[in-house]
Amino acid sequence: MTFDLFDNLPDYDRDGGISSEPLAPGASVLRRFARAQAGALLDVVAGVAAVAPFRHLVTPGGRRMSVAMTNCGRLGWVSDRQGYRYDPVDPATGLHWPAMPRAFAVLARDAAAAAGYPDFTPDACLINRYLPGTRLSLHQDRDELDVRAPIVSVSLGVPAVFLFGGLRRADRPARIRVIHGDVVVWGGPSRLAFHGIAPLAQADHPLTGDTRINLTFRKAG
Ligand code: MD6
Ligand code: FE
Repeated sequence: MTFDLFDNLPDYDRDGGISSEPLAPGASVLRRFARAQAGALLDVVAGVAAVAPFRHLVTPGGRRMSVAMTNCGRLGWVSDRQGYRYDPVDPATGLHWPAMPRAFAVLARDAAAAAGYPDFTPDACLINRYLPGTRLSLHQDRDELDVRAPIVSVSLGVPAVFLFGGLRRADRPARIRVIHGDVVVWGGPSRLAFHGIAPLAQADHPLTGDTRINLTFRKAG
């Protein structure tokens, strides 16, 4: 079923400025933080994907991920039968990943600083693409060398339900709605919390149609 994005939305979806909501110790949601530049960010994503196409990676267990992924920055996150890793080379093209766009690096640094993490310099941006029904099952982000650095996550396009659990897989996750322009910053005591994305609902966004795009900035190397 398609719902109108602009009906029945919480107040923060409609108007107002940037605001910050605590999510857990070390983690916060910066509502609308990237809203003003979101259209420009999507144009940059299209440019990256023209060089490093979105693809469905295979998990070490042999399952095709429903999320399509690409990367930019010095390092890109990849998964195959050998495992998960960061690699400077895109295995699909044999080329280095596209460089980190200036607008991405500035946004990530500003968001991290706003959430209490000064001097964040990401070397990797994982770009995730979700279509209706796409999900990301609960996982920890622990392939980065230095887990003292936070992760900055930017939501674009169709809204999603972000699942935010605890440090054990069995901890029941909270459900947080994230919309176009919202930024989640995630570090410190929350850095290794289990998290995921519930199956994406059918919706229509003026800039992305039925698609959600997520950028996650990391210091991987
Ligand atoms: C997503 N995000 O929002 C998937 N990981 O599409 C993540 O897996 C994630 O948003 C670490 C920190 C923030 C995130
Ligand atoms: Fe993650």
